[in-house]
Amino acid sequence: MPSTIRHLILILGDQLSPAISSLKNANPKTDCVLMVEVQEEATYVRHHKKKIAFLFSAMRHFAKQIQNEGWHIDYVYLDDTDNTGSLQGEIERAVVRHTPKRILTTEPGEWRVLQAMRSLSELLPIPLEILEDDRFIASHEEFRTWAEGRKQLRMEYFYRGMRRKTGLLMNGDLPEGGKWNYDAENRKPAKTDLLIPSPLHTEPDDITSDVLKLVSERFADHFGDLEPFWFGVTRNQALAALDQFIESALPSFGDYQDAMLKEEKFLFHSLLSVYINAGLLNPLEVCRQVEMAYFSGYAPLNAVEGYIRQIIGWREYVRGIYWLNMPDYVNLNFFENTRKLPDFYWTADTEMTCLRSVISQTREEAHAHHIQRLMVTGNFALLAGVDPAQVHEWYLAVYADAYEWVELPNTLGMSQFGDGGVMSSKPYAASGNYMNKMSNYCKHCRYDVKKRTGESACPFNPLYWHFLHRNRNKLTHNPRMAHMYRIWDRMPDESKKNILTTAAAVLKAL
Ligand code: FAD
Ligand code: DLZ
Ligand code: SF4
Repeated sequence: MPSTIRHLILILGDQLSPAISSLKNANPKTDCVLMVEVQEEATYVRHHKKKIAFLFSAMRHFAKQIQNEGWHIDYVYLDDTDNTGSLQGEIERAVVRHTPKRILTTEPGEWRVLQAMRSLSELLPIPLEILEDDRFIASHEEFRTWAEGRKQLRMEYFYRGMRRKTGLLMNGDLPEGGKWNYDAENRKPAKTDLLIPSPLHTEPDDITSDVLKLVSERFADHFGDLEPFWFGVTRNQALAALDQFIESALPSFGDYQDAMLKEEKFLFHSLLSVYINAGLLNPLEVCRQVEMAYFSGYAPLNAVEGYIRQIIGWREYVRGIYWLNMPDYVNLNFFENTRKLPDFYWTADTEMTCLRSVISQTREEAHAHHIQRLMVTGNFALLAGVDPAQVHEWYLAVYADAYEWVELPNTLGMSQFGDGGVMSSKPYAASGNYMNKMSNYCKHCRYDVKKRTGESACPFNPLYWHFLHRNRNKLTHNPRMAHMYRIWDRMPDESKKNILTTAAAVLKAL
């Protein structure tokens, strides 16, 4: 460590990128990197044990990596005796230790943390400079400019701008293959006889084993299974996971993107969000490698376009929505829902096979894929009228890839329609019919997916109509809902009454 430190470089847990702006603006000879494990960040929601273990182990490996590259590191461990437990407390202590002239950090991903930094900077004796996070393709300014003056924001148009900006899958100004979006080809249900690859499993090393011990002792009462723990925790391991995905799953990613199988947790998904969000992989480098698989003839266009759209389209779009609408966004509740989140979201103790499978998988892996999150757990909470703030807190806690900037618009906006249509043009509400088409859950369920009344009816069916009926005032002007209201209106009164009675019984039992 040099005798005098010029700048203190704060690297947060999801900023594990050697090319992050704070490091790019620093000098290894005179500056010192500060990384801190703190109780407050691990408990502001009670994160899944695997998520905490992943992040602490990845942070420790990252610190070691950049130390080997010549950086001075001040790393505060969770069980250091003087650890104050908060980011602010640890920054203040580090300022006393090193007496730097300035603190540099890259903008935090979460509004809550950014506010904490801003408040702290008013108390500190030295400047705290917050640099732009240029790991994203669209800056805040760019998204704001794009959004300005538009009556409705839609991901598709934003995505086309990102295609043009990056040049991904472009032929001059035209999209490769003639179409921007191949989603219509990406809705095949899957069969159990498909050859489904498994994502790369990494054996815990000594650093990870220490972290697993720490997490098992300190966070024993948090949701989720800690072991088996198989996530990669270094950039090289994340790169190996990317290679394995491209080689074994990408060609079928498109076809089966929306499918669900009781026996298969991962299907052809990449499981890369956990690495991308923590900074171990750069989103653009992932897209460029995926694009290469198309141009070399290895993967078809519907798979490659579908995958790239998730990253430069959806991922960037939700971040834009988050920063455009915070801090008010988190309190939105379009349907004024107040129901408590059912206990089975924590225990998986339900006879509904779809929910039991997805929640068990979430407990085991801290992962579920998009359609499981949207159409199973999300859809049920929406139909049941659960308070969106509680749904948001659940998603933020249980998934290893969850940070508020990406989780909140997906949950409160896309899945719960809490924003009344900022994220999507209609609620993602569906009856059991959708589940039966896209999964094999219903074949293994004690409920009858074809029935909508009586004790054996699939609960999604009566709840779907109950949802439409009770929210009529709020949805009646939405043209995309008109067809379903016409079907409801044409039903005989007796059928409607029986459906609503069954729905009321389901809700009461929750
Ligand atoms: P793949 O299916 O392989 O997709 C490729 C990549 O595209 C992902 O790694 C991810 O980086 C990106 N991506 C795909 N869809 C989205 C999306 N809607 N928003 C942002 N990025 C996307 N994603 C998170 O990263 N963190 C979250 O906390 C999160 N919460 C969600 C909550 C709900 C209710 C819903 C419906 C979706 C949520 N998503 C979240 C989006 C999506 O479910 C995950 O990104 C995806 O399941 C991660 O698994 P994967 O890497 O195998 O994704
Ligand atoms: C999620 C998380 C956890 C569990 N622990 C830490 C930590 O100990 N130190 C840290 O710097 N960051 C942690 N994080 C990530 C932050 O809570 C926060 O989500 C991001 O930094 C985004 O602002
Ligand atoms: Fe889920 Fe209904 Fe299918 Fe059972 S029948 S798995 S509850 S959708």
